[in-house]
Amino acid sequence: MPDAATAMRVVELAGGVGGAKLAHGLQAHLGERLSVIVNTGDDLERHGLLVCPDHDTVMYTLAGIDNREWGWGLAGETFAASEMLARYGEETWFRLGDRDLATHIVRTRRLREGERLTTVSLKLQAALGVRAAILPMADEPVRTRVRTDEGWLDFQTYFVGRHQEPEVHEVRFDGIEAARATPEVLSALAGADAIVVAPSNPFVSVAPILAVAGIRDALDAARARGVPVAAISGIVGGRAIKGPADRMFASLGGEAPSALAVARRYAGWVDLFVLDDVDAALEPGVRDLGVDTVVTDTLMVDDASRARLAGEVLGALAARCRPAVSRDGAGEA
Ligand code: FO1
Repeated sequence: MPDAATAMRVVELAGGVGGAKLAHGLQAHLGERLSVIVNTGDDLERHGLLVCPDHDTVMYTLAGIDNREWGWGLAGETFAASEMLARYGEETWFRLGDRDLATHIVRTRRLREGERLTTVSLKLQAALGVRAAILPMADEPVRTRVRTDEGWLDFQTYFVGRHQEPEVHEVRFDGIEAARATPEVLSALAGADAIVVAPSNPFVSVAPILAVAGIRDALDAARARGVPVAAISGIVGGRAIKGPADRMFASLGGEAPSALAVARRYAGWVDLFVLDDVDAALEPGVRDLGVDTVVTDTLMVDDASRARLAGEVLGALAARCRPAVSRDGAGEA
């Protein structure tokens, strides 16, 4: 019988690489009791195919076939198709490997046949043996764009095409007005015993998820039921582990990047904030926000550290869970 922590049904809000690593650690403890709500604002069309980077990065990671060197795409990937696309004059700066293309081909076909993005995504995951449920934040398209000195750029043009060099002055999520939390997302949040915000970029990974109609309300309802919410800082020692979050704090958040700056953005809807050991001096400042803290090694460099961090977070959350309804529904335990 799993202990209290691993008996919980947990929902993770996740963006790219940091979200995938934590999901891998959480899945090791929770299996099917984990649902991961992923950002779809990074999605894009390439060569007529829909590519979903945050979903696919989490899916390949949870399937154990992720490319550990790059943090995205598949292990052992080849690029024969991409080379031929280049010969035809196609843009290939956003590199799509041969195995990765299979995902986009199948996804695009099923969408064209009228299936919802969530249904298509869950079928892809099942085919790869993924035990958790990876849920797009919405089935309607949302596309993150960033305003730079070069004007508005699509997210991947900024992130990959321009190597995240331009300063970002503004972010917008095109299509967000028509985006709705899916039934699967609402069901996962309604059934959650605990919620975890991954060490993802607050501005372009977590913010789009919170902007989808219905998700903030569902989070508030969960907290009103006593469901604890934990967030892990993606800023360690003033730097982002990976990606542009630290520079975005300066250009978008108007403050120096720090774990405390992350906590300030999440205060009011998280109960527990996880900081890295190097930021222990910031713990009192986080607690002054009315947020409990856990200080630990948050660097996820291998499977063991992913599972260890996830286990520590689950343990801290289990200690805050209201007694779970006994599984036979015999009322509050
Ligand atoms: N990141 C890169 O830096 N260069 C690429 O060519 C690239 C291709 C790519 C293809 C599929 C995919 O799922 C992700 C890919 N990424 C690439 C990563 C992607 O830009 C980021 O993982 C997310 O968008 C940020 O969370």
